[in-house]
Amino acid sequence: MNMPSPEQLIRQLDLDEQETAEWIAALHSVLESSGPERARFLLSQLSSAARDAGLNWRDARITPYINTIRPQDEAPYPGGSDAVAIEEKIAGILRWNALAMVVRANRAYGELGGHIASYASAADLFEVGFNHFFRARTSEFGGDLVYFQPHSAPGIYARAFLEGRMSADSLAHYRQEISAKAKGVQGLSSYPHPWLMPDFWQFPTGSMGIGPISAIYQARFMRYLEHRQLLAPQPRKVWGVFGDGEMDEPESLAALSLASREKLDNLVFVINCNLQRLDGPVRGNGHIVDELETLFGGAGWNVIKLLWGSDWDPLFARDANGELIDALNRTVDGQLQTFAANDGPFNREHFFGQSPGLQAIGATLTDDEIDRLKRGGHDLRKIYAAYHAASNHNGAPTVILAQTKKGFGMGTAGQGKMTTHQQKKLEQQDLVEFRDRFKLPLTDTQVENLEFYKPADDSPEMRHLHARRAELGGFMPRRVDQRVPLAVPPIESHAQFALEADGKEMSTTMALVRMMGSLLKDATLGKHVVPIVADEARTFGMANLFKTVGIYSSQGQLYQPEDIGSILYYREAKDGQILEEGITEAGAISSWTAAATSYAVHGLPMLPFYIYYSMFGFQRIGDLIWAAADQRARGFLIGATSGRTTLGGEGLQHQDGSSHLVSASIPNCISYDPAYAYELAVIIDDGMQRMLQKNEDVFYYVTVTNENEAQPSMPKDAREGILRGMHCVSPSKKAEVRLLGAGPLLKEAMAAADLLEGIFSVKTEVWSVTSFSELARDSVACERNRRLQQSDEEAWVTQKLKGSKAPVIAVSDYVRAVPESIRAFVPAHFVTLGTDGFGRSDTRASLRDFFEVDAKWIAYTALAEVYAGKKTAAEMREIAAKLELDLDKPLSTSI
Ligand SMILES: Cc1ncc(C[n+]2csc(CCOP(=O)(O)OP(=O)(O)O)c2C)c(N)n1
Repeated sequence: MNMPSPEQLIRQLDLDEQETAEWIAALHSVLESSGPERARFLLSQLSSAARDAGLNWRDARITPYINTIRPQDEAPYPGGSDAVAIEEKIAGILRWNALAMVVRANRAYGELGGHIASYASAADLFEVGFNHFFRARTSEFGGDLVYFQPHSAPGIYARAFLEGRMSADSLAHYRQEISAKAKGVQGLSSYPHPWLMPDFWQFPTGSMGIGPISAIYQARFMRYLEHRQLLAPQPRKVWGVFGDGEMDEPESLAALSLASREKLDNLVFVINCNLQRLDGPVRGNGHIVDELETLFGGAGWNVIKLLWGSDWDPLFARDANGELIDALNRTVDGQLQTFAANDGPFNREHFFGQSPGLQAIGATLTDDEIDRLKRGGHDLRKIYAAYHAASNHNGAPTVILAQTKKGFGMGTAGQGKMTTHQQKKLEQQDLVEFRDRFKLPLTDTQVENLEFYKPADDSPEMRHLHARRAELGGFMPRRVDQRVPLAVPPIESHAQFALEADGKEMSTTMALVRMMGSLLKDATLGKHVVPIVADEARTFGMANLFKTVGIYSSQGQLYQPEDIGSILYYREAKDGQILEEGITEAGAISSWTAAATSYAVHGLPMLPFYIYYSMFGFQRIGDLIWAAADQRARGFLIGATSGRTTLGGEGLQHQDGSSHLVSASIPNCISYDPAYAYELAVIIDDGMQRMLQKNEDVFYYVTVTNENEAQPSMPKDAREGILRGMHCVSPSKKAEVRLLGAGPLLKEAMAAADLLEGIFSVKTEVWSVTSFSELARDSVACERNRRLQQSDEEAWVTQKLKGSKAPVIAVSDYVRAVPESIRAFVPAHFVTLGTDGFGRSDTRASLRDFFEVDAKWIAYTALAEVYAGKKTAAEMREIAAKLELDLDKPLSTSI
């Protein structure tokens, strides 16, 4: 038995239908006589009167399962029916070429993968954008930015092929990037990857959820640049086309309220609600559209439901007593999918057959017409009207919930099928049906051979396609890397205090903030610096920046801050420079990425510093950093309060001992763990030169700590070693042991050297390792060069440590795998110490003893090597006792 719909229930509950009708008539009459503004006003008055009367009434936030825009309110289609007909033809051609690309690749190599059904459902949504809305960057206009649903990439390539900027050869090498290159052909990446196709893709979206949050922060960063008068205000838009399944990712929904709070009417989301994800329906037993309407609407977005095509309009017009709407309201998504997968007779029987009223509506259509009834996301006119309304909406972002059919046009082979997402093969009969469905002028043989189709240059389709793109400023997507070099001030201008520290006490965090403060004041570079925090500016000693550059707020400051009397009061300003994002590392890194890629997206290089608890970086938001790397980000990630034993007190979820392991795995991420302020100064200087002046597509991960230390001045000639990964800070001729100390534990290594020399008369040399990962990268490259007969150059670490057989002990505040990465290239006996295991709350001294990385443990480890084969176990125990070490304590990783 069918459950009654909410509307039916309401009708059953209606104790006085006449009274109801009178209220509704009153509303209509106000609408007619005084217009929608007045009607809205009266409704909100009624609502507050209801609240005052204690009715506890609230609008349900779900509108019926029909289009938000009424037919009479639709903006007319530019070019009218002719344009619609041509664009439908173009969409059909694109669908074919996209399909042929995937099926061909998989005929050749079954392992390659690819998707047909997603683009088949999204093609019309993209086409209306390409033909009427997506404006390219020109010399006068900054251009719209589009985040493309990743597995629709074949369709975007198919369009570039028609546009003449991608060859048939390239299409034939979809997902064969390596072999294509060997043949001199541009291969096509699976999904949008700027790293792999740097002239084409702007934004990587292949990992679900990254696109939506990135698009929101991108739109917000555009506003930031405008409010800071770095970009001329222009009516640019950020468009994001995403999947309905993708909206389940936490990142997809994470920043919805930011978008409305910031009134980002430069942002439009188009959610392709084909009601399916990979394995099955997104919400088989409900309505994903309604759920998203509630979520987006609740977050303050303008919501446009785009559910039904124009051919449904006469049906709704005939639906005098609301039976059709009732039926749609209660048909859950799983059932809608089944309807999509079946033909006209099935739909007549199972949908229109539900009641006599519906039967009568269905009777006005042939089976074929029922079969062809369009969902809103496949009707160009309806899509245009929705996009037009979205583009013209002021004061809030818009989401268009566009209902489509997954695998649209794939017929019985794929449309609406449970398995359609992964379908990459089609039989000849299915291909022929597809051709016929979209009226493609291909012979059966051409279909069998999966030939790509491009109409003649002077055909109406090609002329239309080119004219539309010319009107909209050129082709898209297109990534432009203008290589605008930005002058970097000399290191002395902002880091003299660090180069000549002369024993002054400070932490590397303090040094970093001081350098950044000076860079912010630089006449040329200053305005390009973007300091970003989630919520710990005070923890990192950045409160002085509140005063000097202010916290960005699109509304300025509408309140008198509590601390207005203090010099460093919490100052928000419309032209504020700091992005203080609140407790959202995902949001803060998205802002960082927008800033770090501004050089390509806006032709405006920026220099972002995102400073955060190092534990909440690569571990928590590693995938967003990976996407930034793909996007060729340039900027500094500063892992502050770093080091598993250096962040005393905080414990297991705060003490990071592994971020350098992850950062080392990202090819264009240059990581450093400096010990001294002067090392940090050199690293920041080099980073700015490489990223801003030389325009290299690299970004930096630098860990800094909150441990105060006496900072030495920079020794002469240390620069190269600092940058390559190690330099000697305490040389010793004829050293019996060599200690490599990294970051905060260099101090322990130095103290260990004092113990070794002072108590045990063991000659010790100490090296500061600024980057194990840079040493390892260099070593691996040198080793390979040698093997491939390309060069004889030795790795930096080998060059520095050869000429002695004295054992080498390495220690860092990270897991042992970090120093282990150079083992093969150390030309002596090598021992590593590290902080493997869970952190815990205690003092630095206790933690370093626990993890066996303090001066005494380093000294003991060194002695164990120096005395190997020379001292007995009892003698070694005596040494340990002298150092007050417990040799029977458990391993730090023991459980
Ligand atoms: C983070 C992440 N998890 C899983 C996947 C694998 N994946 C690719 S497409 C897809 C289904 C997408 O469904 P939907 O968003 O509804 O898009 P549709 O293809 O239906 O348009 C999945 C699970 C991914 N790309 N990223």
